[in-house]
Amino acid sequence: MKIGVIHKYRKHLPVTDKTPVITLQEGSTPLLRVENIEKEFNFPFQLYLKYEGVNPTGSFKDRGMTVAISKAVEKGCEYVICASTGNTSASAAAYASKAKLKALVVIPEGSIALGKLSQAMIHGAKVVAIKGNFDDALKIVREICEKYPVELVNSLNPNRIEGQKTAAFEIVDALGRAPDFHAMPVGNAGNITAYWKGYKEYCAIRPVMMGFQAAKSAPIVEGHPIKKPETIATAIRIGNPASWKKAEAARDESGGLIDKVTDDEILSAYKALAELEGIFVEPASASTLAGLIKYNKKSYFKKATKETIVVGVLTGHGLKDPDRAIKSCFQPEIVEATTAKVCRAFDL
Ligand code: AN7
Repeated sequence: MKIGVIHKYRKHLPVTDKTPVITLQEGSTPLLRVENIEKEFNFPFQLYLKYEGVNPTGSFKDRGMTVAISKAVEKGCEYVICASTGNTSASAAAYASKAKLKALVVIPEGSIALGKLSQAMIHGAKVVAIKGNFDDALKIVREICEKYPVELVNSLNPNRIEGQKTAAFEIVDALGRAPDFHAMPVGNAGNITAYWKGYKEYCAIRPVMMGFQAAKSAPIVEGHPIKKPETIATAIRIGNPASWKKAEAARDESGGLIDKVTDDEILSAYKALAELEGIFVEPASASTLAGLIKYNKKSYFKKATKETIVVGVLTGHGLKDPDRAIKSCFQPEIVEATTAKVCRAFDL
């Protein structure tokens, strides 16, 4: 049954009987075994993908937003605010409307996928686009929060991390143990922080954490902020992650790594998921598979067997960014409206 992450994992979350639960029944997402991908890329391990794109607003952000918005209502807030590469704003706008709060959203102009922008708008958020990037937007909303009584719902808000850690709980509940390796995209680094917190709270034997940034937006890999981050994976086009140190802690405590994957690697993983497994994700999510392919080629998994379990997180739905899908494929042929012409186009 879908009940939402607060009800499901109440005792692990910062809620009491007095907390009003604002939920859209997020969580309980599929954990899909992807054997076609395992075969195609000669993975020596079992690969499961946590498909977070089927959350109510199409991304993992809903797990954190249900807690952040519920706590905002409990505190008596009227306004919530976020900077966003798109998914946070979509989720904040939806949960705020359910809670009758007003949502304020600051986005980098021109680099938000269309689906995400449409969500923030249709849920009635007040959206301002800045002539700058996500890092500039986050700085601005932090300054606004210091001056005005508005609640920040970016992942700097600890309630977001609390909610998002429930995805690790679900993985452990589904597998009966933690995976051996856990791979995921890294942008502002809240989600890797949340997963690692979740694993630490839930089990003694924990996975090796593998985080992947986009090559030209890889501050943690390069060791310094990136002034002008670029990537087609606009969700993770972030040059100065807020949870930088916590992501490094997750990496180091787990004996893991944070590395980068190129846009070409991301796009080829994006197409492989869609063509081989019927899973449509947004480009940022495909960096998970791109990273696993890269590391398998480097023989990183040489000790793995079919007993080894790797879990990868697919953070957002492909419909978020339909432009990218269309650009990545052959365009439909346009023919006259006769059966003969259609058959010819199909080579029948
Ligand atoms: C699909 O919406 O930062 O490392 O403002 O949308 O926790 O930032 C989105 C991030 C991965 C990276 N995949 O997660 C935002 C935002 C998708 C995302 C990430 C994001 P974090």
